[in-house]
Amino acid sequence: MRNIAFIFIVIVSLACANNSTKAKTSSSAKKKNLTKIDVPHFNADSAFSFVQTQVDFGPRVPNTAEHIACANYLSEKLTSFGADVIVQEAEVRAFDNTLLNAKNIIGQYKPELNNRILLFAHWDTRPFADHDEDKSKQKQPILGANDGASGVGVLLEIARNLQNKDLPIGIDIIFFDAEDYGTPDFEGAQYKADTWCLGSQYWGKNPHKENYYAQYGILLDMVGAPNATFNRELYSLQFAPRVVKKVWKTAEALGYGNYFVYEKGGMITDDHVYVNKYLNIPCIDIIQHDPSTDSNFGSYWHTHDDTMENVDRNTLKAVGQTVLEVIFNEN
Ligand code: AHN
Ligand code: ZN
Repeated sequence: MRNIAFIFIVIVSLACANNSTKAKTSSSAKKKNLTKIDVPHFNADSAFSFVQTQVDFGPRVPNTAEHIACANYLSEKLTSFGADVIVQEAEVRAFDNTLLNAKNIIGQYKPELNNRILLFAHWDTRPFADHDEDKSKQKQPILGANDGASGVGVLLEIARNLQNKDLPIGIDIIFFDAEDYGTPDFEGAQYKADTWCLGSQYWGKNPHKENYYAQYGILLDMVGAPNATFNRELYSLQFAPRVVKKVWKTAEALGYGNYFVYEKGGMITDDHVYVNKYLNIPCIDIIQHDPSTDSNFGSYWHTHDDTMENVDRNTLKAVGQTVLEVIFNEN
């Protein structure tokens, strides 16, 4: 009898001890949520290598073998980082009536949650170098290290950091295709409306899920140039002023205020415009603004100089760490 009583006491006290440790961890975890969240470390070398791998395929122009090979790489990479991947095949018409076999690559984290954030970039590269000084090479496709690969590289590194993380929100990472097939600036080419951003236009009209919605979206475009500055783009300010404020303030707090400057930029027709237009998701564009060049996008924009030499780990880090900080502070 005594033995039984003893065993009973031991069991009860063990159960209590177990409960109290549980209570302790959950209250300290709660506290942690309110004060400091563990935001993962964005590894700039890793992001850089994701940019390099894309560039190593060569230009990623729709309807080419290199384009298909890179699409496979991107969807495999997202899958390996724990995302539920959908490759949306889209037939879209280019400015010159070419039928493009485009692929929007969609990586979903916690697809069951309604509260979501959308991160996106374009993964295709421009079929022309219409801003290159050498006229004889203007009809050749560009490598798009900054214009294309940089945004995707940053998002792949973010995806790597999302695996096995228990965020209270869902995240979608979309790599849009056929962004950069817009009417060329050659003499004689005729302007046509809505010839850029063909992949995001298609997705906006045919989202991968019925009634798809996200709290907000962040587009990364040309986020790798050395000493890039990201001005507050005007459509972003119009569509999603609070998101601009949150992102720029976060960057400043992390010490990246030299990249995220408070000057206003231009109005840029980019994928965020169509996500706003068709799905009413407030979106911003983090895009390089360089007022010292004619294009405002930097001297290598749409030229054969858009190579790895013009991609800098520090810029990738500033953008990637800022976006990670923003999404890990959502709840
Ligand atoms: C226009 O030049 C109309 N929009 C810029 C979008 C873009 C092109 N982003 C990268 N390449
Ligand atoms: Zn471009």
